[in-house]
Amino acid sequence: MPKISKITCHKTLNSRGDWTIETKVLLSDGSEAVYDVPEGASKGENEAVYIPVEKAIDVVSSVINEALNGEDAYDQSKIDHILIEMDGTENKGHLGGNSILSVSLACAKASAVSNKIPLYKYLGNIFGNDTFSFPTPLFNIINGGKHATNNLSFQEFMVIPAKKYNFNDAYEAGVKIYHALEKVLRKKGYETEVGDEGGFAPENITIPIAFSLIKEAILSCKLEIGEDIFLGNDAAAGSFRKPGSYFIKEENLNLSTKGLISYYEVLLEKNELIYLEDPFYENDFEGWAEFMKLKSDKLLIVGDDLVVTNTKILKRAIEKKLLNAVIVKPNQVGTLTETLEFIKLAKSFGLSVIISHRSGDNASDTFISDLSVAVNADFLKSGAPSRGERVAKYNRLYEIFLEMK
Ligand code: 2PG
Ligand code: MG
Repeated sequence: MPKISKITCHKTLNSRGDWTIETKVLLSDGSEAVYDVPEGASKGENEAVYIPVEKAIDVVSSVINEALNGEDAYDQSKIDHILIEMDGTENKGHLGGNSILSVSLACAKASAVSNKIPLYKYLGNIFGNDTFSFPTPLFNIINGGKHATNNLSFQEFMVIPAKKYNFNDAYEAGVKIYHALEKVLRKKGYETEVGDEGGFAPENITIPIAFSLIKEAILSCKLEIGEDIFLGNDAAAGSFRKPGSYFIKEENLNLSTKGLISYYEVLLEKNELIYLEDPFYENDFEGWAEFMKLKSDKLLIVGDDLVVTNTKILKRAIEKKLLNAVIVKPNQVGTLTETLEFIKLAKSFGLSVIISHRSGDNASDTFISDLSVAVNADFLKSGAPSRGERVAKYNRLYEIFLEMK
């Protein structure tokens, strides 16, 4: 078995122009791989800590490099547990979630190279899966919240191709709708600048208007809403939460939890929404539980900031019946082993699994695409079909699709 022979780390820029780290793991058989750590803008309170870049570079290239030298690179669980124990905190605050993740994932990538198999197969082996299926892409085509400078409170307006499409046709549909939306926006005199995730970020629109613009775009592609294409949204409610209420500034609405539920009910009546992420902020359990009682039979109620890819927190959310689907972001927890455990737990309770990018991401890395195939995730969320770091993930999925055909 090849051993880890050297781990190096340097800074690199992410898609938002912020510094992050790139870690390289070199194995004794000459195989090597790098991983660039992404970073979110709307983070959950319990995410693994992102320590400053200079400190992370030092931690990876000194302490972690020394500790893992000579370890069996194929023993992912052992490597991750060494890192977890060395850190010794609940939130990876000592060595940093970013430092730890970069080593954990670069090690898995290098081991796949060493095994001469595609990454998704290597990850599938670790996960105990060798019959792969494809995730449905979630295309975020209008950006708001913390991902844009417009006044839209909800963060991500998504189009979701129907399950009947294979990945090629789903990809084509997403691209067509994206371009059609640009035309609709231009025709109506809106700006067509894009936000952090490549979706358009027009000024002076409201949430209902955003949905109607998207529907117009879908119809102009001769696609049927509710049959060919569905709608989804990441409200990221933590970002418009004020003490004691939710403030939808563009409509000057200051809503209680009950008020926000009614607001969603109207949106659901008028739009073919099948997916709603973080509809309440992460400590508003009452809102989540009530909403699940009302809507879980027709809607994916997706926890992101609520559960932060953390098994302990997910267990509590399951007990309280707060959600029926989960977002998975490896950098929220910090190691591959913990990420896979989280996915296993979610699946064992029948929750839908969505593998997700971060708003500050990297064009050079497509780990999440392989991960989504490896674990038979239901969805992959990687923003709009535009901007290098977003399409890199969809293009990698397409590559795997062609390989498996
Ligand atoms: C989200 C993510 C990704 P961020 O909230 O789901 O779309 O955003 O990376 O800013 O947390
Ligand atoms: Mg989210």
